[in-house]
Amino acid sequence: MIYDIDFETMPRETLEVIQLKRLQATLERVYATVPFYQQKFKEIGKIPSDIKSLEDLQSLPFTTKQDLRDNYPFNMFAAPMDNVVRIHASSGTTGQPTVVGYTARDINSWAELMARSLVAGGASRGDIIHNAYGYGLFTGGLGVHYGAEKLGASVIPVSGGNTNRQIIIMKDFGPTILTATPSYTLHLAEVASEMGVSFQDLKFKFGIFGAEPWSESMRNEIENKLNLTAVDIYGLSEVMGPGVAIECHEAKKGLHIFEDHFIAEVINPETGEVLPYGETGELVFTSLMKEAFPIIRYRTRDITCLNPEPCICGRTHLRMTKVSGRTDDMLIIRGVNVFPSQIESVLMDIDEVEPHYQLVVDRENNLDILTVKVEINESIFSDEVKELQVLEKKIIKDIKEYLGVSTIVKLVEPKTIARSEGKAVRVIDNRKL
Ligand code: DLL
Repeated sequence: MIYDIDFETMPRETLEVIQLKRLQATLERVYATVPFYQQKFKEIGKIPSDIKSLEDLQSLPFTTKQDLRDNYPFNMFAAPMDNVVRIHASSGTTGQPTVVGYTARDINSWAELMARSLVAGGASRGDIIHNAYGYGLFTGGLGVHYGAEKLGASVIPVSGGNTNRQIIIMKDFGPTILTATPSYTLHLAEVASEMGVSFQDLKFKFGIFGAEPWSESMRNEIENKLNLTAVDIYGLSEVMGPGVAIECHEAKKGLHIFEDHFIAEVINPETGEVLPYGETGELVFTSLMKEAFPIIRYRTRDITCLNPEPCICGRTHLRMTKVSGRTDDMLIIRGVNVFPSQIESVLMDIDEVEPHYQLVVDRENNLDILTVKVEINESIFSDEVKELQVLEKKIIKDIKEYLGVSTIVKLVEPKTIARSEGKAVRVIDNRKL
């Protein structure tokens, strides 16, 4: 099923005509209202009407997270506060949070894109959506919520946390769609099992998971444990929130970017050069329809590549591959680039460990030490120390073979690594302290 057949399956030539018109209107808007963008145009000696083609966009400078911080809280807004009806902010684990605003029309477009996303992820009007993304400044909860209402599905605004109660609601209300971060989903599965509730007896058909990187192996784990089809949803508050891109449940192979609202580019993060389709780099977005918080060439730090091939679902919009990590999440361990998701893939393929892990990085005598803490499952918990040592050695060997990096592996008891109710904290880098 496709929610907006006209836009989602539009021939690319028509799409590009619309993109250019919307891009030009967006540039006029930011130039007229946001001093930051006026300054950027001035620096390159251009005005918005110099942008005559989609390729010309590449001549404009990037916008970075730091630019948004420098304009904290509202200086990037392109609409008067009279017209701003909602404010969200990123969690801002490092430095100042970034603040974003929405007009009533922005909220409506976001709800439309989320309705499209939910349908792509398998939902329809008759579904009951158990929405365990956090409600609040985080865009996950309210983003899904408005999309579900727009679609006409029933939404349970349960938010994150109070996990036992969530399981009771799942049993009693019979939701058919689960929306949550993948890490919280695993926690839900664990608590359900402690409460003697089996997902085989629940009614879930589809799960729409995102807001953090998760590997294909994690997808398999979730699909098996929860007895549903798991699709990946992507978004970021600076660009809108969830619903910038989503996998279709038919193919589950790359996330369709809603290109009538956003232009995506992939760049070489070192040089800023735009890369051809199929090459991996940093994702950059330009919004085409936003009023309160338009954004031009925003560097997301997320790593992916773009795929223009037609999809079996009929959507014509470009697909991005699953985000493998962020340029700023990449750990450099004694010169080797390591993404947490790569370690995750290795761990998920080992039966004796649970999908709960944390990476701790230290520096001793100028040497980086990567410690992988991972929970063993109940069944081997009582095994002989010798057998656990064999398992440790196997994990060290598998990581070394896959990633070329030596690690210390610490097997920890079941349920000792902190569970997340939102985004999981996978890395503790003590070198930065
Ligand atoms: O995480 C929006 C969202 C909510 C997306 C619910 C999907 C579902 P922020 O809090 O601003 O917004 O964080 C955005 O999270 O730049 C990525 O690094 C990461 N991220 C989001 N979705 C995915 C995904 C929301 N599917 C940042 N895979 C982004 C990998 C993701 N990383």
